[in-house]
Amino acid sequence: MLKKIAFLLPALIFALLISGCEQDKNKATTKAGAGVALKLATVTAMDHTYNQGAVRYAELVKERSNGRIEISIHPNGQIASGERELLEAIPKGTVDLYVGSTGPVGGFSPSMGILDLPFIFRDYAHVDKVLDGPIGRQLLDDLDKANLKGLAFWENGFRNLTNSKRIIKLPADAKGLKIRTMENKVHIAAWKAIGVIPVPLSFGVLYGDLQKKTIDGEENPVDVIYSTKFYEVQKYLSLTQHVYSPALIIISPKVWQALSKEDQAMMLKAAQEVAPYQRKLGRDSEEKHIAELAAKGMTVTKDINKKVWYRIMEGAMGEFIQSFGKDKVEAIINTK
Ligand code: EAX
Repeated sequence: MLKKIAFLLPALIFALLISGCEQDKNKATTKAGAGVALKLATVTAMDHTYNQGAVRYAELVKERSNGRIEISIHPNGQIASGERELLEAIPKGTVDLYVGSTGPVGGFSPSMGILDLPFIFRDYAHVDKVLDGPIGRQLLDDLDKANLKGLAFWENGFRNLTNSKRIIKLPADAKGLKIRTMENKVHIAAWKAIGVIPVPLSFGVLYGDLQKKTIDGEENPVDVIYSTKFYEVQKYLSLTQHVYSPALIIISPKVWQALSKEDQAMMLKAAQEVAPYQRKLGRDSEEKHIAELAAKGMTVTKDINKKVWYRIMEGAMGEFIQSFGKDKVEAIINTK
């Protein structure tokens, strides 16, 4: 009997080794048996640029993994109605990939909040230089400490004010209105300084609250206003562009660690490749969507004196600039 085992032992060890290698080689495969099925979640409509970018991303990842990695897209808050809730769902394993704004991310990774400072970005070219450079890289790396794996910066866009009450051109015109903000301390302070009543709310309840008129207005990029049909519940659009709203594609660290090095590199590269494509979608459609919002009955105010809004909002940023680091804020402003 012992002789038989002694004889079989090398074969057994060899079989185990092979299966171990097999496991390593197809690490991604083991996670979901025949292939890897990953859930990507957003809170916006399928025709919003987050999901259009996600479709391109899923195609690239499937192609470059020879069909092993399949990403299903869950828009419209199917998995959770707000972005903070989606971020909280990542460690729970119900969300594998998040595409959404950085709005609530400052609550998880404080350094990301520096991007929420009003008027810190001059234009889209400035945005690209900062987010695709060492400053952006550092902010993505900082997400590791929050148990989130940042892959790349995609885009939400410059935010604008909408409301159901009146034309707003100057900050004084907005005084006393109840304006929904993202769950974001910097934004809340900026709007308080303008003299509105900021109401931080999850995105999932926003349309309903505007319809019920429990709030008077909100602020979002044109593509969100258009794709979420806010023109049905808001009459006035002021192109304040008071703050730039970056977006992120984030992967669950658990999923990331279960991937082979090759698959990690492939998924990171694909996310970086889709970034300029996704950003361009929103930038190219902005003017067209503004015209369509007007055609759908919104009164659009374009000639906004941004300096006036900047001066008031800037006045409330002292403590935040301190906490983010004056040198870091200047590094962004001075990026050419
Ligand atoms: O990221 O919450 C917001 O207003 C965001 O702009 C929206 O969720 C898209």
